[in-house]
Amino acid sequence: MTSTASAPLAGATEAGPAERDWAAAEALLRAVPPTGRVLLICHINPDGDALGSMLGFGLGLRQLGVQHVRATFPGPPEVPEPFRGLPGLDLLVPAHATDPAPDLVICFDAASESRLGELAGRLSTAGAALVLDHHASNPGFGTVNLVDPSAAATSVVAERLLTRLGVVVDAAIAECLYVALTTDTGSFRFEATTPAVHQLAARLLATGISPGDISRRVFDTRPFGAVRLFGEVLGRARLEPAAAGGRGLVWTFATLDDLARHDQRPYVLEALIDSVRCTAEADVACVVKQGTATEWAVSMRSKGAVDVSRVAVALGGGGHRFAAGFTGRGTVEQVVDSIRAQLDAAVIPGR
Ligand SMILES: [Mn+2]
Repeated sequence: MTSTASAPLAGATEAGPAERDWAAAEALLRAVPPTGRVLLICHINPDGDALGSMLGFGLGLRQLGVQHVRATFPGPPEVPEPFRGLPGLDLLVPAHATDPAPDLVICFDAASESRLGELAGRLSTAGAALVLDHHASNPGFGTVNLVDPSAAATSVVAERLLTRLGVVVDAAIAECLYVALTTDTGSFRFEATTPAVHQLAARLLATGISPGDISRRVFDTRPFGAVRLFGEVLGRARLEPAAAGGRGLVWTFATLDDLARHDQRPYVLEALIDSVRCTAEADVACVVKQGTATEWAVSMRSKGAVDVSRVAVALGGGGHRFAAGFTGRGTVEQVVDSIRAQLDAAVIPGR
């Protein structure tokens, strides 16, 4: 079994992982017998890329004849409403009910082990661990790591590996990968939207899936309570034009009480950052979402003058230059103070 764990991202270029890493990943998967137990895992509070790349890959393994494929994610086993129409949901089992020592664990879209919650231990109890990701800050915590910072989504990496394995990407797999691709590219609006992204989208659409139906279901359908909740949370947003060396910071927060008052689940807050980041007067946008009494999930976006992944990594998280996150502790003010303290150092020279 080839190990590349000691050389994370070494040699990673615009072209992505080295050929030896693709070959090592392929070898890991081909070594799984039909009776082998494969556990697919992704990051906590799974988004479209985490779930879509994981379930699409799982359906591909099933097509290859692997009988014991299970998929899971840390935390409550509830699938966010927008993703309840995804193909492959029958692969999902609650984290506590998964094999404690599968033959192979495959990890999707998690920038660090800390994003795997109670499932992080599976990386060492499994026979081998394969990491598929596109976060530049990923240290490469698997036996084999396919981390491509130039990929728009983890699903780009997943599709390439599926194709190498000889999987025919059918409509079900395509829908999963398409949801992943549209989620992480902001429906093809972000910088990562390369010609290759549109070429992949074209291949997926050619299977007959319906982009209109999928987008309505995933992005454009929310309970009325979520609309009211957004109004309240956006109404308390604050603009700090002097932050980040004058590039500006806009931020807001949502508490567990906000969610309870409007009878909403945490997933509805995922789209909040897209409304906050519209603010013309601020390069950095930030949403602080309460997870427990003293823990906050922080989402950050940049228009390009500030590398928010630097802020996130300094505070124990990860991400990309334009989009990153971390878990904050204390009060909202303490969390935002910790961000302010990192912003100046994260300004990109010349921007
Ligand atoms: Mn992703």
